[in-house]
Amino acid sequence: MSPPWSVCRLETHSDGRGRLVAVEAGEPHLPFEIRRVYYIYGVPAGQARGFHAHRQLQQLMIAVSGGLDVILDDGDKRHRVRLDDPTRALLVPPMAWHEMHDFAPGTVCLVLASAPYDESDYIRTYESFRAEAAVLATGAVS
Ligand code: T46
Repeated sequence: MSPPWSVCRLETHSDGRGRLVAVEAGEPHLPFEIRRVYYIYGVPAGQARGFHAHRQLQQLMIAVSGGLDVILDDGDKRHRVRLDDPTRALLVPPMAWHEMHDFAPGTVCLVLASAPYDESDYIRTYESFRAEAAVLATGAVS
């Protein structure tokens, strides 16, 4: 199965004053309307975050400073993506188990999300995620 997530390059506007990256609705790497923005920072060394999947939410993650590893799991295969470049964005679709590891000191991870915060959209145990993913894949209750 091919990974349902994707990494894209964001256009950078560079001149003698520095660099600017814009993320704008309607661009191919942003296939949703932004309804929420949050950012993660101040992560202590060795601390991991995430460990959940979303049933509906789509998200675009950008390490605007520093870097982190994102582990993505579709219930079948695991992939590790290093985000350490403010011009790279990771699209995390619904039903992708994701974990964040190996934060570099000073990392700021910006997340653009397709919906307001809703705890009921989270699947917070890997076993539940596997079961729901299997139902979606086969239509069968596992
Ligand atoms: C995700 C990864 C990449 C809110 O009140 N509003 C919000 O919009 C968010 C995102 C979180 N919260 C509260 C809920 C918790 O009490 O902030 C606290 C920490 O959230 P959580 O433990 O879910 O944080 P992470 O870093 O494990 O996960 C976050 C997002 O929640 C999640 O959607 O995909 O970043």
